[in-house]
Order: sequence, then structure tokens, then C-alpha cells
Amino acid sequence: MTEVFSGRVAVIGLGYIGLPTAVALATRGIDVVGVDVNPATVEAVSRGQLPFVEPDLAVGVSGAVSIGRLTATMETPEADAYIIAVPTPFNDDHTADVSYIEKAVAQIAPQLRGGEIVILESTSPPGTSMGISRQLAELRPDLTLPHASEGMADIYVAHCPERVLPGRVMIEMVTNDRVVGGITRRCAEKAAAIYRVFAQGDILLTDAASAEMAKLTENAYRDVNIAFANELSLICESLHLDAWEVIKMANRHPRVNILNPGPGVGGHCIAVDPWFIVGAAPELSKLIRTAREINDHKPHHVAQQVVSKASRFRDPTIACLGLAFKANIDDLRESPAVDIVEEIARSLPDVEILVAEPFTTALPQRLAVLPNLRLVPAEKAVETSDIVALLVDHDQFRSMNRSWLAGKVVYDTRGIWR
Ligand code: SAJ
Repeated sequence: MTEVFSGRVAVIGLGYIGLPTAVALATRGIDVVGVDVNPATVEAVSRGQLPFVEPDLAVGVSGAVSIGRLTATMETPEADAYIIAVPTPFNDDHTADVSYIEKAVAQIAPQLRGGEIVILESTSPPGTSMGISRQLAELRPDLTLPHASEGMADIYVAHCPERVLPGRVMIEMVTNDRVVGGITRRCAEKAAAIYRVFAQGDILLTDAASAEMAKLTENAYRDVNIAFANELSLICESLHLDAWEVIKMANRHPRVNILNPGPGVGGHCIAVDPWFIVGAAPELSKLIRTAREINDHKPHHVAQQVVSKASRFRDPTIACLGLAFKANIDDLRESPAVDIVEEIARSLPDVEILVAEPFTTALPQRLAVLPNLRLVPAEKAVETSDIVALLVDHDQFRSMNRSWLAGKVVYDTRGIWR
């Protein structure tokens, strides 16, 4: 018979992944304790409120808290299952920083009585789940951990990477297929029983390192595809061709599917995860490394194109439309648009730059310190400017009255006004 979990779950890290996972479980009748180091997050969730913006999540959090299934705390409690969803940033040398995972594991260890499962959801380099099993073995020599046992272990350890797209998290959390990798087969089965509570997609069982590598591969694949598009866009620009037209034509071939060029690749996943593969096999990851370098170079190229267009004017004003890392979200962190605006403003300190971002009311600190930058509504930015740089394909910019652009020098990095 298919195993379905019942018991208490502690979700460590109430961020973009942990909180939706906690809500998905709690709204289906599981007792969930959310754990976070940030007191403001714990307070917000305890009141049934959202610490960040994500469609459909607010109603889920308030519902789960009001029915008493979701609580939040700063202390790791006793539970039957632990889901770790903390950040894995990278260090300056692009190696993964797994210190948040190690801290979470150190806090779980004293709570274990035997029989619990510890699931890593954070995107991590191959071998990280095995590292959790080893760390637990060191901290709890009284327990048998799965890496050290052919037969029954006291504790189960698995990796179940999330693959939800920001902006569609609550839908994709339920409908996406899930990869569940265990240190042993039994670990994978135990973990799958938890995701079966809410997942409607297939649950695919594998080993922990393959699950870790599969997740990194998904984002590296997308990064390489975008790098191909970005390289094409530079080539087309130099040949005075429209890259979007070329890609649109090529994509009509039944086996070609090139993604869109843009101002660079932002966010916390695609621009980060490929480095974990490079870190695991530096000599062999030539294409993956080059793709990262191509995508990382694109914001600089865009900024310098805008700067060179400005040299055609005596006293130009520049409009930069969009700061978010992608369309229709409010997340300005790790955004190529922010890098571009900063580089333009620093390269042209005497030029007024009007920035429009419908999803924010204040410039991020890095930009707020620059005296030649101002945040204004899109219409005003465009109206007052000689040069318009389109950096984010927000719906608001897509549907903008094109007649506003008449007579302006337009640099459309997303190909939405072609
Ligand atoms: N971008 C382009 N051209 C494109 C598509 C995207 O330049 O054709 C840019 C976007 O503007 C953005 C960046 O790439 O700056 C990343 O955006 P995204 O929408 O591709 O991805 P994320 O970072 O929001 O989410 C990704 C997703 N991974 C894949 O689609 C393989 C998501 O499913 C993962 O769960 C998420 O990473 C994650 O958490 O790893």
C-alpha cells in the first residue's frame, strides 16, 4: 500500500520555499511548526501574515494559522519530520556556502529520538545530503544514520529539491513532478510519503546525490539556453539583425526551442546553481562555466550600449524601465536591471536618470545613494527622456502606449516593443 505521512513536521526556514511548503502541508491537515531565525518573520507568520509577496500564499498562511495547523517559532522543536529550506548562497570563489544547512542540522540533532526523517529541500552541491547524515552521526553517536547502515537506520535522510517558479509557487508546488532522493531506498520512500500529502504530480524516487545533481542540471540547462540566446543577441546586434525575429523563425523548427535574450540572468537560482556543478567538477564544466560568464557579462554590455547612445546628445535624460529580476514580481535582489542602472548612473554622473519600477515605492539602497537617479512613474520617465532603456518585461511596459516612444532612442533589452 502507498505510504502517506501522518505526524508533525518542522519546516526550517520560512522563506520563498519553506513557507509555501509549510502551508501546503498544514492546509491538508498536518501539524506544522515553522522555524526561522528572523523574529519579524516568526511574528508575521504567527499572526497569519505574509513576510513577502507571492500570489495565493497570503490566504494559505492565514487559513493554516487560523485552523491551528501552522505555528511559527525561533526554536527547533521535536517533530517526526524535518524539512530544511534555508538559503545556500555562494562564496566569492563560487563554492557553495552550506553553513545555513549545517546550523539547521546542529539544531535538529538534539531533538531526535529515533524514527525521524530529515529532508533537505535547499538546492545544494552533490554530496550535501550525505554530509547531513555524517554530521548527525557525529552529533548523535547514539543513533544509527543511513550512510553507515546497510539495514535499518534510526534516522532517515533525503533530498527533495523544490522546482517551483516564483510567481507560480502555490500552483507548481502541487502540480509539479517531484524528485525524491534518499541516502537509502527506505529514506526516499519515507520522504515521498510526506510529499504525497499534497503533490499531484509524479513522485520520482532516486538516490540523494542524483536528486541534488538533477536539480542543478535543470537550472544549468536553462542558464546555458539563455546564454545561447544572449550570445546570439550580441551577434545579431553587431550584424544589425533583430535577434528575437531570428529566434522566432528558428524556433518554428520542430526540434528547436531557444529561450529569450535579455539584460542578463538574475534571481537566486539560475545565476547561482550552475556554479555548484562547476565547483563539483571544475575541469569538466566548460560549457556551464562559459554560459555563466556570458550571462554575467550581459548587464555590462547593456549599460555600455546605453552610455554610448547618450554620447550622441549634449544634455540627455535617460529613462530606465524596470528594476526587478524578471517580469511582474517585486523582487529586486540579484537583478541585472539594478546592476545596469547603477553602471549607467556611475558612468554618466552628470546625466539625469529616471527609473520606473511599478513594483516598488523606493529605490534599493545601492541606487538611492546615487544623486543623478530618481524613481518616477513610467509615463513621466518616458515623456521626459531622450533615451529609453527597457530592462524588465513587466506587463505594464508591454501595454504602454507606444506613441510615447516616438522620437526617442529606444534600447529594448527584452524585445517586447519590436
Ligand atoms: N530569463 C531570460 N530569458 C528567458 C528566461 C529567463 O533572460 O528566456 C531571465 C529572467 O529574466 C531572470 C532569470 O532569467 O532574470 C531567471 O528567471 P526564470 O524565470 O528563468 O527562473 P527563476 O530563477 O525565477 O526560477 C528558476 C526555475 N527553474 C527553471 O525553470 C529550470 C524554477 O523552476 C526553479 O524552482 C527556480 O529557478 C529555483 O528555485 O531553482
